[in-house]
Amino acid sequence: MKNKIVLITGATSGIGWATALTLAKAGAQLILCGRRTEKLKALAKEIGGTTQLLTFDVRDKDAVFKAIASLPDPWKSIDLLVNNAGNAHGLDPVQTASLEDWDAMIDGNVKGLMYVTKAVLPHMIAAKKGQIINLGSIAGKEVYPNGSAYCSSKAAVDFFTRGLRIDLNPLGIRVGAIHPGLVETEFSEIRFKGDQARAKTVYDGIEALTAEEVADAILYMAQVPEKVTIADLVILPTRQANAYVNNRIN
Ligand code: 8X3
Repeated sequence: MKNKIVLITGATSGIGWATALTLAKAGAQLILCGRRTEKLKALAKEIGGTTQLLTFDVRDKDAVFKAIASLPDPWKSIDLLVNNAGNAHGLDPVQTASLEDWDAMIDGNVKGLMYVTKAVLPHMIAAKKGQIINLGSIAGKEVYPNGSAYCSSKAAVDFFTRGLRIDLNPLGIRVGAIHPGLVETEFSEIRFKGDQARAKTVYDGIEALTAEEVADAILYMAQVPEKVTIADLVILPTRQANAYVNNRIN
């Protein structure tokens, strides 16, 4: 990763934060993106050296394109885009789920990821190189009760990734996705709107993945030789068999 330019969305927490640290340690030059400038600054401080910080919400189409266009020219030569930004909002049946939650998930997890991809791609095409790693989820491979909107959004990430790989195939730009199962981050706290006790129960007895373990897998995807593409990587805690079968410690 020495001197590779890497843009990470959703770098302010969880998998995004850990991936930024891991790739920086491997020698990458980081463009850190997120909604909270203070968090981006804190991460940049932890990384040290030179980074670029872009504060924007992936749901805001104009902000996405403006932010990428604002990068100094040498930083536009992005070698790797990690499309990490995304969240779950609510865990409810369709008949009672909130429309605001649906909008947040579809706009962020799906459309936001597509906007960032579209904004970064011209620079990869001009450079005739690049790699895109999208953050999917086990929730995009199987649907679970009350997760229809979130699971749909991650299934869309899976299919967008597959289509993108086909479209970019003649251009030599590598495309893959990583699909984590249970990772203990702020994910469930956000899903349950700050209910920490409920969030904790999601990870009880499961020996959940850490954000750093997912980051290591992303580093692996990024470090394989250029003639190799890790197209689709599902990563689960050993105690999790699929989206809803778990072997919890009692
Ligand atoms: C997060 C994984 O299983 O909580 O994307 O939906 S899960």
